[in-house]
Amino acid sequence: MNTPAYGQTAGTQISQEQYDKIKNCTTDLSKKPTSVEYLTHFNCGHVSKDESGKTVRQFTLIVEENQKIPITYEGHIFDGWTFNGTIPGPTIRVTEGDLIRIRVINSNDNTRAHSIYTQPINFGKDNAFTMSGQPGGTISPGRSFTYEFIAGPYGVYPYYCHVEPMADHINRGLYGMMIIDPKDPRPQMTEMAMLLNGYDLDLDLEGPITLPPVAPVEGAQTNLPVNSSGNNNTITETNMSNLTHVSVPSNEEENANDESNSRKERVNEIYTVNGKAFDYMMNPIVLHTGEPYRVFVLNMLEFDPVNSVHVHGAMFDYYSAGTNKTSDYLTDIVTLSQGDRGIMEFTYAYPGTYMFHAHQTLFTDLGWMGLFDVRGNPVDISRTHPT
Ligand SMILES: [Cu+2]
Repeated sequence: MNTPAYGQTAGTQISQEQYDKIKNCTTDLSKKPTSVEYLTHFNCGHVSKDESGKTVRQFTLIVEENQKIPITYEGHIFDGWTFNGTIPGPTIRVTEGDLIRIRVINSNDNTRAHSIYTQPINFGKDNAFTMSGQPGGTISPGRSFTYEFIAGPYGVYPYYCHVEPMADHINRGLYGMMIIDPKDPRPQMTEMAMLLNGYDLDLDLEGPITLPPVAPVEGAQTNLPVNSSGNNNTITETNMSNLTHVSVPSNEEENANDESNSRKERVNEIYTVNGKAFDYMMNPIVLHTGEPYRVFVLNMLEFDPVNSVHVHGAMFDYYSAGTNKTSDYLTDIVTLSQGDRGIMEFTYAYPGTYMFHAHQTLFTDLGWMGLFDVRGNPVDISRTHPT
């Protein structure tokens, strides 16, 4: 591969068509990519120009419940909810400054309201904030809504359903990645998308999450502690001790509360990159020595506070949130909270088979593990380092 061909000079002007081509935009917008194809399947929308010549990109996301999604090679079928039939949903790829229209159709057969949310929507004229009660906040079954916004700032973003209980709508699969590229292209290299997710298979634990009930206070007449003057605006030592009593139930009370009130801990049974456990163990990703690679990474894992990506055999430059063209640091591991994302860039010096996986061994054992199959002759890495 000849690199880098574009974006080396500030102000390089290339056409939208040329740029879409180097971004590897798919021409088959209705294709449902497998989790292996998902890696390099970039949906750049139906492209047109408005009166002012601005590029307009239109996307349609159809929400369907009751989708049977294979999530392992061992026969696990997940009862998922999908954007366009896959978990994760399509990777949406646009350029900063484009006018974006995303039409979300909530299928007739569905029983719940759905939506999408992504940070740049906040800057759209018709959807200042998409939450319940706002335009586009909840789309009923059989209805649709078109979200409109100007793409920017450039970076990597999640999009996901923002209807509550959000943990359920996300666990079921209603999320995807949106890449907003800078107007001046990054150095050209082979690009991949990796979306980290998990599945809690215990769907009977779904439902709203509420504040815990207040423990009864011994001898209390009202809900609020009252001081000797009857003025409940002042916190005194006496009512502070009441508060302390409220917050520390005896073991007996705690056990009783556990049985009747506490919610069960939700845990993921399966972890993946791009939707299917161990997919890139079964289908190693072929790379070549001396060539630079870029991976857009996004963590959409629910229920676990963090996820991570660790790569063997190469160090990578990391760009947090993808909002800067200068690498934040060089590392072999990055830790991501829920919704966190960024860009990794690396080059292999030596051929071989290298693992990439979560650094939490449990996640690795339960599916989040893949292989790079690096081919070619050894190269002097100092001459091919991307920065
Ligand atoms: Cu939803």
